Amino acid sequence: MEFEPLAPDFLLESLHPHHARLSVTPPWSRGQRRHATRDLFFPLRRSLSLPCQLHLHALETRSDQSLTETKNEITEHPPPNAPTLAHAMSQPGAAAATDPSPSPASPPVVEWPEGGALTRDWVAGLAATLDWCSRHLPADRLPTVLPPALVQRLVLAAAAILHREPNLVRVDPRPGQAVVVVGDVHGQLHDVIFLLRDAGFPSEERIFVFNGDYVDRGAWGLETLLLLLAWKVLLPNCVFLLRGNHESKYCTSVYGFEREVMAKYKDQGPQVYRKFLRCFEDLPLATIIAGCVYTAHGGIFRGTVVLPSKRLKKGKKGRKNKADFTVDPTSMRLGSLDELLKARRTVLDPPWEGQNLIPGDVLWSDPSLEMGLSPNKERGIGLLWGPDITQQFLRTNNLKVT
Ligand SMILES: [Mn+2]
Repeated sequence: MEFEPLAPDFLLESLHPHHARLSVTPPWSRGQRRHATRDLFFPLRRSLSLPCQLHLHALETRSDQSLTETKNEITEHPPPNAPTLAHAMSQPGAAAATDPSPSPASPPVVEWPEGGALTRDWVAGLAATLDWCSRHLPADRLPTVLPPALVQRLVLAAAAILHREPNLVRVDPRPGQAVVVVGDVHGQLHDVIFLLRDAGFPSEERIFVFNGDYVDRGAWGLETLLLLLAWKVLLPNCVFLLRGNHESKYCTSVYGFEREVMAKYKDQGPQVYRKFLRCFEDLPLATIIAGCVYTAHGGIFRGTVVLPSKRLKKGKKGRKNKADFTVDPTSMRLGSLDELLKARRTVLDPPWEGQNLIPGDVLWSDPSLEMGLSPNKERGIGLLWGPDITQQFLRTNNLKVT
C-alpha cells in the first residue's frame, strides 16, 4: 500500500481491514500527538493512486479556554512575536522566510479596498493586522482597527459567493494543481497563518479545502474565520470552505464564539454575530475532490426521510409532533449524492428530527466499527456508520477516499 503521495507525516492506525484511521501529526505539534478530530476513513486494501497531489493538514485545539483565559491570552500573555506576514503572502507559493523584525506601532484602521475588489495585498495586510491585534490589542479594542461595518461587509461578500455553491462542491484541480485539505482550526489564528504559509498560500497552483469548525474553543474564531472568508472572496475557485458542526447557533452559543464576538464588539456584538450566523447557513456541506475524494465534516448521511402520509398526519391531529417524526427505520439507508445536493442547508442548527436530516448527518456523523447505519445516540444527532457502509458509499459513488 502506497501512502507517500498523501502526506509526509501521518499515522495510520489499522482498525479494520476496510476502515483505517488516518491521523495527521503536524510538524509544529512539538512531538505531542494530535489527531484530526474527524479522521479519514478509506479502504486499506486498495492502493491509493489519486489523480492529484493531496495533502492533509489537521489542527487540534490546545484546550477549551474560558473567556477569561481567552482575554488573558490576548492581553497579558500574548504569544511570542511572529514574523510579519504581508511580504510572504504577497508572493504566491513562496516559502516564507521568517522575519523577526519588530511589529509596527499600531496598524491603521482596516478599510474596504478602493475600487471594491479585494487584492492579494489587501488580504495579506488583513492577516498581518489580525495577527498584530491578537498579540498587542485588548480584545475589546478590536473594533477600533476592524470596524463592525467592515466585518459585516466582508462576511456578506463571502456569504454571497458561498450561497451560490451547491451543497456538494466538485473541486477539480488541473494537472499539477495540488489540493490541501485542512481539518478543524477552531479559532487558532496563528496556526492558520502558519499553515497557509507552510503549505503555500492559495493560488493557481494550490487549492485549499477547509473542512469546517473555524470558530469556538480557540480565542480568535472571529479573526480566523474573517481571514478565511477574505481568501474565499479573493480566490473563490481556489479556496473552499465547508460547514462544520460548530458553524451553528447551538455550538457557538455553548462553546465560546458568541461570547467572543460579544466581548470584542460589545453593543455591536449581536449584529455582528447575526451576520456570522447567516453566513454559516450559506456554507456548503461537502466536496468531492478530483472526482474521487469525498470530504465532509461529519461524514456519511442517510437517504431522504419519507414522513407518514398527510392523511395519516391529519388523522393524528392534536397529538402530532413526536409520533409523526419518529425516524422510520427504512430511512436508515445510505443517502445518494443526489439527495445530498437537494437537501436544504440553510438552517441555523441542523435538525435532528423531521425530514431535513441530511445536513445534520453530514456535519455530525461518526465512523464506527459496528457494521451498518445506526442513530448516533451519544450525540443525539447524526449517524454512526460502519466499515461496510464506507465500502458501499465508495463503490456506489466511484470514490476512493472518504
Ligand atoms: Mn471540531
